[in-house]
Amino acid sequence: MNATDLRADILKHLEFSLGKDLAHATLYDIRMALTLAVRDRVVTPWFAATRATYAAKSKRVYYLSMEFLIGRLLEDAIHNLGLMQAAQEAMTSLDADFAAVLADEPDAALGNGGLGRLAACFLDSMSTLGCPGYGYGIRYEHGLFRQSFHEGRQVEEAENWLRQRHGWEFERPEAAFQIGFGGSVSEAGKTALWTPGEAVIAKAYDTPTIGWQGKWANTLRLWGAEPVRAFDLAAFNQGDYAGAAGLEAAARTISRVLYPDDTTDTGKELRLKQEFFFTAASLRDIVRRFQAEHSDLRALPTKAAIQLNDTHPAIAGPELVRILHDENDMPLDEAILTARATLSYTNHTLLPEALERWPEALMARVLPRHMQLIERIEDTHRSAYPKSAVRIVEGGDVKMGELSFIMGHKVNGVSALHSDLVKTTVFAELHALHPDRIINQTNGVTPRRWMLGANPRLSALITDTISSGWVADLERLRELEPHVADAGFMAAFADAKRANKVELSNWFGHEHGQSVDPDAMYDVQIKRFHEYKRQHLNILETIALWTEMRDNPNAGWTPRVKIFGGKAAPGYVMAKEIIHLINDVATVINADPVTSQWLKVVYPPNYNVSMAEKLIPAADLSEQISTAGKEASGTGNMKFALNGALTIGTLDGANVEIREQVGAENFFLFGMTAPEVVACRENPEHQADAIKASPRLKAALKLIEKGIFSDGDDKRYKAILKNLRKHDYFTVCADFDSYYDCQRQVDAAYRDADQWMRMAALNTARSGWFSSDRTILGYMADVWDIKPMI
Ligand code: CJB
Repeated sequence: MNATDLRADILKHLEFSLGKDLAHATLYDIRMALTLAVRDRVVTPWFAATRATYAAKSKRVYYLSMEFLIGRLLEDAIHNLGLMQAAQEAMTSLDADFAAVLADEPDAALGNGGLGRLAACFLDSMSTLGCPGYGYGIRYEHGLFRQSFHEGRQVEEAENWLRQRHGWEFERPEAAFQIGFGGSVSEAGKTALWTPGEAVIAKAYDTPTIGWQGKWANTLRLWGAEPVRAFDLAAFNQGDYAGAAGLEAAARTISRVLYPDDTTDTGKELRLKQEFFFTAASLRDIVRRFQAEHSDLRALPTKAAIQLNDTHPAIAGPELVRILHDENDMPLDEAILTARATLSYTNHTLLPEALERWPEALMARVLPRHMQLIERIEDTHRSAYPKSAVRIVEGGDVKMGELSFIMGHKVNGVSALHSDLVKTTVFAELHALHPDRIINQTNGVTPRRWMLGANPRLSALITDTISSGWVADLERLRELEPHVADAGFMAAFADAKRANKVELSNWFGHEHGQSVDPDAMYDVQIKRFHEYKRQHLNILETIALWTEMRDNPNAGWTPRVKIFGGKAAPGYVMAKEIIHLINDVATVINADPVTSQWLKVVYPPNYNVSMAEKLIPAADLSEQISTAGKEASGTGNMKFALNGALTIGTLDGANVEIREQVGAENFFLFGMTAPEVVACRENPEHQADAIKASPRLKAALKLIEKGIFSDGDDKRYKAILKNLRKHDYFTVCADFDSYYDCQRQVDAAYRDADQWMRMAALNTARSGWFSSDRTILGYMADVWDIKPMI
């Protein structure tokens, strides 16, 4: 493919798809014409992959997820198709600024954080590996809210990614299912008949997901909700215009917004309806596809592997049983076994508030037949294990974790530590009954986006050094190790990092009006805001460091830029106060002439996938400081290590495995282990004891209390202070000194620039195991029983 052909196709799309003359084309027009020209080149491998799958009647994976945090797609597709040079040349020949064209694409944020981004990395890896499959989710009209700051406080605004045409998708008006809610259940012969009281249409929108070198492409099928009857003409004719449109509005509400809650059960009926809506539509589609090729539904598990990404699609268990039993006359016991052999479940968190529970009454009202089937599933499990106390329905709630466990043939955690904790905590009783069910599949990240796309400088150096095989076989990065002793390689590695830092510094300058020194250490904490992730530990350490710098200005401080990024759930008051505190501390510290040469705090608003792609390649230090036992895995931690940042972290989630891979000497470890945290909480005075033992922590808390960061307002951070001093569940205080001391080791290490860079390069060379290709191969072998088709 050369630039001339691509240019011709861009001009063709400009004229015939967009109706624009080049002379009047806007940035949007050029971007859309390029998108369509690239999309054309995705379609051929996409059809070929689909045809091959149909021809072989292959087993497919169906990845059901409430979230797909896909971000921008254009640059990724260009990379995967090997079109980078052609696209650059075509843009230059059209006088278009290629970087601006790429940046014009809205960042599709159909997810909140790690769980949604993992789903997007998995789609990339499934296509790269030739694992036939579909992602199934919701086509939210509004993705994750846009964040801005007003006087340091988070402000949320609706996100609008579909205001412009979404160039990647194909609308499928023919792929539509009616999805019912409510109503009643009657007996019809041997089986039950559910007559829903209301219904909406789920309509499919397909986005092809192309793999590396365009060898395979799968489909991301997202469902949009539409009314069964578009418009109430009678009401309109009587002058009731709002009423006439009401039907439509009510139906569309279901796919209107992504719930911005990361880990808490919102308890909203609408959320339950969203979950059922996309799960039921996906199952109908899966069963329809199966029945087009096969006649006996008992063979479903040999042809379909359905993965439940957390409990959000857990209603798939009863719904599949309903389809098999009520609609296809399979005996109930057999229907349960068949559904179980088809389904598997990934647990992403141990936080009790994140394990979904739905009030039984709500479930019975919205999904009456499913409530009955849940009880039947529970009865079946109880009769198989009469001594067990495990219940799906308990205390008036339906527990979706238990339901998912019982209806899945495999249950996986997302890091070694987390999978062990799943066995010993939330599902201990179920694990005792089903000791082979829980397995581990440590998360991973796609190297195409998180190295090749995000870090072109380091990618070029790696390819020059070990050739390009690493992109699809990331463990080959180990071949870099011997080069760490080579001064020429190390100088080039350092140059790449420095150039990334300069680029980020320029971006901070023109986008946020804050200049930062590229020679300072870039210390980055980017993730959702949550008390367990402990952004407040980081900001308390910042305050203590600032104090120390002011007290000892001649101590030879290592210059640092503390960079934060992330959003808090709109209803999570404490997380929002932590955001406010960080912004307040930044204002004071950044204005201090004594310390400004050594310490800056920057917090660009509206962190998203595209911002991560800028920040990660420029980072020196990766903050992975969660309370041990609380972060299931983390995936940002992997992206940083891959891009040559050193981690300061606790023994939590995948940090444990990162440290094993990169070597303990190339990782800054601090804090209590998971069992130590549990033991620490046994002492009700642990926070008071820690504060008493740490003059630095005590002083930092005092500065906040005195209003030093809040214009003298000594009440502003009352809640945070009370929490830390009295109910420090996340053990910020108990880990503070260990963290502070570890940060000073980081300072000292950074001063030895050559040694630091060697450690950074070893992090890159030893992070190959964290490719999501490895993770997907694990699922294919251990959970889905599917072989690659390329
Ligand atoms: N996770 O992003 C979410 N949302 C949830 O509701 C629950 C968990 C995260 O999933 C990631 C992918 O497995 C993990 O890396 C991360 O630790 C976890 O918090």
